Amino acid sequence: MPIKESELILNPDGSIYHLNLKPENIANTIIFVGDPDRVERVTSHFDSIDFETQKREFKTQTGVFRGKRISVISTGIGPDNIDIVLNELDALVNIDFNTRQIKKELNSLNIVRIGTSGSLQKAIPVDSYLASRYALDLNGMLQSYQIDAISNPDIEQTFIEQTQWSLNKARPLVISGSEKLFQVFADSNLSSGLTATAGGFYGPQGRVLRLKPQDKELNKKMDAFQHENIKITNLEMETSAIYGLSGLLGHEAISLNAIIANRAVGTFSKNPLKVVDNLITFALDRIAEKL
Ligand code: R1P
Repeated sequence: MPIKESELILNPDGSIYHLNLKPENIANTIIFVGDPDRVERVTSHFDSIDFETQKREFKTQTGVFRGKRISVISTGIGPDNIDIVLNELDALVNIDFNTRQIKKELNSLNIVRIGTSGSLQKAIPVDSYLASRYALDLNGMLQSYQIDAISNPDIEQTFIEQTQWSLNKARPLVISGSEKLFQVFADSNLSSGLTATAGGFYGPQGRVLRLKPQDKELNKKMDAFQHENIKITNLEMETSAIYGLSGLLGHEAISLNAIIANRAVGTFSKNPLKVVDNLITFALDRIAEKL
């Protein structure tokens, strides 16, 4: 049965609804950034750019860096946007837009997030870098899918017990990143760990301005959480959604984090743009050399 027009929504020019992209507009290797202004900070290093478009917060440029075709897409903020970006990118490579049928031979994308993040550990300072080995989903978007294949119930149960996680909130889920991409970006300048992904910036990450959080001790409990040798290293808003949907759809994904805040000691980077720029050049070098 073809996928209905209301489910796979195409624009009049044949591009997919939110991303405004046609299948030929994207490369097999795709860099995700949150901020649309960060797209050009990446592609300013390219030898050439052959395509660009933007709709809402989703800006895409595709070009060539040292002979390798790469797309850069801004996802905006949050797991809800990742649901749109991952499903639409997967449709671009794995659904035939003419017949509206799923292709017989499925394609796998390489997805590299270059994002900013706050450390939860004193030992991971501002202006350092971290690759997410695992992601801890705290926001619930993934619970709309059949997730048994990507779940790690032992770690999830330990987290629920150690933090006395409220059952009024979404059930936490722990997901692995791509082992293949983890090896590509392995480096002595990158720490690694379990990245927690929240569905908001303030309350869901334990920030208090005027509203009282449901659990004011949550960040302390997250700092202290330990399962075997796994600790929560940092907090941001996209990684678990990227790892979860990539795992379910058959894509490889890695999240690289520029640590611009340290929540454990209360510090913020003096030059966050430079920290991100250094991560961009590191990631591009590795993609060109090893991917
Ligand atoms: C919040 O300020 C945003 O910054 C972080 C969070 O994940 C969230 O998207 O990442 P980016 O800088 O990649 O957007």
